[in-house]
Amino acid sequence: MPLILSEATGAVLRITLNRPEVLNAFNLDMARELQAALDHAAESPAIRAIVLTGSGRGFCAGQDLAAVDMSPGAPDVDLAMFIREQYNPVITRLRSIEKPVIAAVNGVAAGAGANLAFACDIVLAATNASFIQSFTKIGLVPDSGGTWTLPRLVGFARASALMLLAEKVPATQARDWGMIWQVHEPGELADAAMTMATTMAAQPTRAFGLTKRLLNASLQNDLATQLAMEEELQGEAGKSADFREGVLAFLEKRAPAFTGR
Ligand code: T3D
Repeated sequence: MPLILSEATGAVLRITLNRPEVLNAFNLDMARELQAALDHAAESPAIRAIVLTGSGRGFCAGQDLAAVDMSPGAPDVDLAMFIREQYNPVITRLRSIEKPVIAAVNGVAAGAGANLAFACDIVLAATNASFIQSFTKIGLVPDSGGTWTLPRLVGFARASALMLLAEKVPATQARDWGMIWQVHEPGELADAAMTMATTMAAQPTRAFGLTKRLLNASLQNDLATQLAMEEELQGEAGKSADFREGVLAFLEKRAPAFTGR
């Protein structure tokens, strides 16, 4: 059984984590399949938006804890290797792929699973979904970019408490705190995510990619550097076919036909 399901509908690729019996917890094979699916999405010009979701009742329960050998006498596990091989490439790819990635969090998102969602561009969640920084419950530190994204999403005080207390945050609270964008009824989440992705895929996706590059950089840059980067990327956007089409469509009072070029 594939550990990742990839299904293209028009210009939208839906990627589904597919280990429902363990709430889509990560093992090395699933991480590698996810990396390959994201690489394919990045490289394929036909794909202009991505939805990331989970099968079954969970989104992702983080690291598969049964995959680590804790038997007496077993050698110490090299968790740095797990992080390097499994998680860092996925998080880096989600932030660097110049196409919108919408997380449809269909259930619990724990540990690396929560931070996987936060690395996406827009996070939708089912009303019965939840987010938990469960790392400290098992003596670990948050990873998968959580210590980078969460303070920026919710501020330092809330990020500290979320990580140190490891309390489960219901989707509505996550929305109210600015951790995620929207919540939907469980039966409506998949359609909401696909509708959003389909709409976005028909828009100026090249500009989305450049916007994402600016947003990524904005979190470190000072104003002068960011203004210079806006200048450069606006120059690039201004040469796109979509800019020309957008302006012409506006002036001609018709709907634009964007191509992502
Ligand atoms: O280790 C490294 O490589 C370093 C990297 C670390 C990154 C991390 O993500 S560390 C954090 C790892 N994840 C967790 O600690 C979460 C563990 N899971 C839970 O706390 C709970 O399962 C949940 C809060 C996520 C959900 O609770 P609940 O009550 O809805 O479901 P459940 O009954 O606990 O789980 C359902 C099944 O999934 C169950 O199997 P069973 O009994 O039906 O056969 C459970 O064992 C399995 N499962 C859930 N999470 C994991 C898992 N199996 C393996 N690994 C998991 N992470």
